[in-house]
Amino acid sequence: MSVSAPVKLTIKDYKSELHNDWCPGCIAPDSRIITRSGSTLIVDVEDGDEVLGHDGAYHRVTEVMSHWHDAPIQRVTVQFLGEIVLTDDHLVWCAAVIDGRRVMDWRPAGELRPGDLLAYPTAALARQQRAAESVGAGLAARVAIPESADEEYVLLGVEGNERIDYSGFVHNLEVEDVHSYVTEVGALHNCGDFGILTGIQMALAKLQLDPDKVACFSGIGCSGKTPHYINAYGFHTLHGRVLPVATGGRLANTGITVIALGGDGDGYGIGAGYFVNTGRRNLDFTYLVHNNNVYGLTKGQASPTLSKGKQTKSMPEQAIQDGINPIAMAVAAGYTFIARAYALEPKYTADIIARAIQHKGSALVDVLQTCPTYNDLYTKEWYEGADLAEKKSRLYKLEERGYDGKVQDPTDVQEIVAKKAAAVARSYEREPIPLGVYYEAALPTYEDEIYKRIPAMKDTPLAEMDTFKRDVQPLLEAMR
Ligand SMILES: Cc1ncc(C[n+]2csc(CCOP(=O)(O)OP(=O)(O)O)c2C)c(N)n1
Ligand code: SF4
Ligand SMILES: [Mg+2]
Repeated sequence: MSVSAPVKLTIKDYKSELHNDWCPGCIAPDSRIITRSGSTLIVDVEDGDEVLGHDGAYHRVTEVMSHWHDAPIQRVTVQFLGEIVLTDDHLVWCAAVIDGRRVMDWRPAGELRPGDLLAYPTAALARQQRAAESVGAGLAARVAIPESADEEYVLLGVEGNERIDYSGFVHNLEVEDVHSYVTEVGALHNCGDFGILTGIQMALAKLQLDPDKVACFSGIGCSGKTPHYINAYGFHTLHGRVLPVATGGRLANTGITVIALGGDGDGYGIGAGYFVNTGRRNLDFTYLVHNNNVYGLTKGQASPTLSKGKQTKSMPEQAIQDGINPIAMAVAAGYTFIARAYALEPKYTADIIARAIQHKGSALVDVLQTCPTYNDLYTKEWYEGADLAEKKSRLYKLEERGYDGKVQDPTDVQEIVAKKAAAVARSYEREPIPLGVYYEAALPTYEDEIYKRIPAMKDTPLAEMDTFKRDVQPLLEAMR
């Protein structure tokens, strides 16, 4: 697409051809999804349709996916509802009653055992019951709402979970806000990485950046897959090495927008040295960290952002060392735009990413991300404060409380120090955690310094220079 393209670019223009397969959670094509208009085969659900989320409300589908699956799969049978065939990693909304208290959790289908309880939205059951009544009383009795139903959920027992051979297409949906959808047999969830992907695509559309003028670099991790799904240049690099490669990309072609991204393990653990040194350079680029407190791809070990004393479901014991504070680290390293977003709020995340891209200098956006597979501590429900005596979000937006982290006079060292101190102070706030821009300062970039030494680079990026026809003789003479 050329810069002068007459059409307005939309989020669709930034989607790649590849199917989106984070957490290979997918279901068989004959599964029916509860939609606003009734129930629809998953193969017939389209972008923009409204489907029921596990919260009992309707939400818009933002992406439909399918791919060929040639491996064993689970057939789960649920009391009253029947069967569903799904991949073993697909997360199902479950409930357990512990000490008389109901505890809700997303659990991989492969781990379900007979007697486990699924939490099924009452709204979905009521809809099925109405549908059944229209075709005969016998079926209506089969899906009658049991007495254990409360306002939101009915708890239904798992009757069987078989592993069966499978060779065929499987399907999945990405759903706005909740990242979940309800089938006729269970409520299923997708990963928070989708929210960040959508946030990036929305930001690119907001800024109307041509896909051929954007390059996304990633490290290794679940998050590392992101560039594959974005219609732009992409480079999936090595674990922890995304920043040096992105730096090279930006310096080689100063005519493109560079977005680097990766996990919290990738950036704050193995890549921590690069994280510090990239900040002090103030190169003009954006770095997005998918902060899910775990090493998602390698099955959920504690990442550097998990605090002392915390224990997620795949840890045998509590963490005995403290977590790092990425915002404070970024302040110390010299990033000139430092912000935090939340993956399950893609519109807000998109606004923050757009501001980070527009900022001239190194921008860090730490995106709090749920990992429903391995992080059972910082879940969507935890961020919403659903467990508090009075439900109250554990997040707040800095700008809504009058905070302004922008340095007005970048030549005033005292103002810089004061704004950095304020950002660090906010970064230690817990419950609620601040989202938004912590710190912003317009300072000379690395490119500004390079242009002073090589003025030609200002007008012509290195990638566009004819490096083969350069006369190096004077250089050789100078070195004699
Ligand atoms: C040099 C090297 N060390 C270790 C690994 C194994 N490894 C792959 S991904 C990963 C951690 C991923 O966690 P994170 O960066 O937080 O990304 P997430 O999967 O959570 O998005 C590790 C340790 C590797 N690929 N390369
Ligand atoms: S971050 Fe967690 S939920 Fe997302 S793909 Fe990785 S393991 Fe699955
Ligand atoms: Mg991680």
